[in-house]
Amino acid sequence: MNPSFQDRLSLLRHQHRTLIERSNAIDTSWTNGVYERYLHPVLTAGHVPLEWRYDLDPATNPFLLERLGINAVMNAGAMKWQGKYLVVARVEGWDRKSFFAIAESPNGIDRFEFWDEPILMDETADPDTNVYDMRLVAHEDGWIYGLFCTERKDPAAPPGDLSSAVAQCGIARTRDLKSWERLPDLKTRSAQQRNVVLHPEFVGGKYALYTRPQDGFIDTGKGGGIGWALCDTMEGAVTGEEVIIDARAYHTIKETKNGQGPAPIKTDKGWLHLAHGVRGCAAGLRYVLYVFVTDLADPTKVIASPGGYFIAPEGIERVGDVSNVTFSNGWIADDDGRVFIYYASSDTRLHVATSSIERLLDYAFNTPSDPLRSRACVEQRLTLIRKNRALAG
Ligand code: M1P
Repeated sequence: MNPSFQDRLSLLRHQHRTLIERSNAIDTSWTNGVYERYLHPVLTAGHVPLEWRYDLDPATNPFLLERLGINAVMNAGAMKWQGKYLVVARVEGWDRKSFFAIAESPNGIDRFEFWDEPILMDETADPDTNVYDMRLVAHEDGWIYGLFCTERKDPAAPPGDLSSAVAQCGIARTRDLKSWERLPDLKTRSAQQRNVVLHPEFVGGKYALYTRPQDGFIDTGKGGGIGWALCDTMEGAVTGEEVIIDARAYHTIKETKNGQGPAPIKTDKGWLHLAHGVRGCAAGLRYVLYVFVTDLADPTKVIASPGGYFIAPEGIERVGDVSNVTFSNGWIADDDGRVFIYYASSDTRLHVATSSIERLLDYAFNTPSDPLRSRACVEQRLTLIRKNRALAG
């Protein structure tokens, strides 16, 4: 027998509130010293308000069925705003369409709660089929920009091909995170763009963008790498040449493709970057996160490039809608030097990891870079082993 509408609603409300109010804690069973992982994800489909999913009117929904379900909450832009830790999450419905919604937390690690309504993003004259992965940037021009991927069916796809799409960079800006002004999509010389990120400062009086030029929707083709391009305005942004500042490389974590994560953090020692690298294997694509640093005076110059991955999926993080994926497009550098890294696992849920500018810079500058060959890797490790053995006497 079905429970009564009221009983079921009370249970749903209780479960939802319990989830939102659940406190998070460092997962002490895991450590590498570079950052902390946490016991629970910070946002899941279950965090989405009941009002967004259920018709709560007993007259029209007597069984209290979920009408507009949520499949996943993932890849989130992030910023500190009026003392709160905010994420602009990619929320994906059962229907596969994504949209943006802001959730806030008092401390950055738990009690994330969505604002009352998701963002109703304007479309351009050529409506997007799907929008996702917003990078939030408070630019020195005074606006907060949200750069995101806008996807439309490929008009050149042969009949019957209902998968090929064109991905480009959508741009919106706001001053209060509530009302958003959609600007024209970015125009670059590349057939496809994803993972485009605005650099927070002007460079030589121009806006600077991290891009990811590629030939195909999924395959990079001859393209790929993290690019750098300048443009005069964001109101009809058109870039010139894209220079690759962090290229893909054979037999590395970024062999297949890579992409800038959030906007880099400015530190005394350089611009601190978080990015994702992808490699192919028998199980499909594996997405991991990595770190690099660019020069303060010349942000196209990489000055630190620790080898290997920084965050890779662990345990339950390995499994989800698109398994074996960690992806990040948001982090927050707090005034006290702490850094909150928001990363999604397997295109399903959002997590936080915490570190500090000091530790991340130590990691970036003192972790040896990838020597690219097995023998060279052994030599690198032998240096470490022999140093430690000498220390032990
Ligand atoms: O499914 C994994 C990720 O795939 C894409 O990233 P990239 O453009 O580098 O392949 C994005 O669609 C991202 O949202 C997704 O998490």
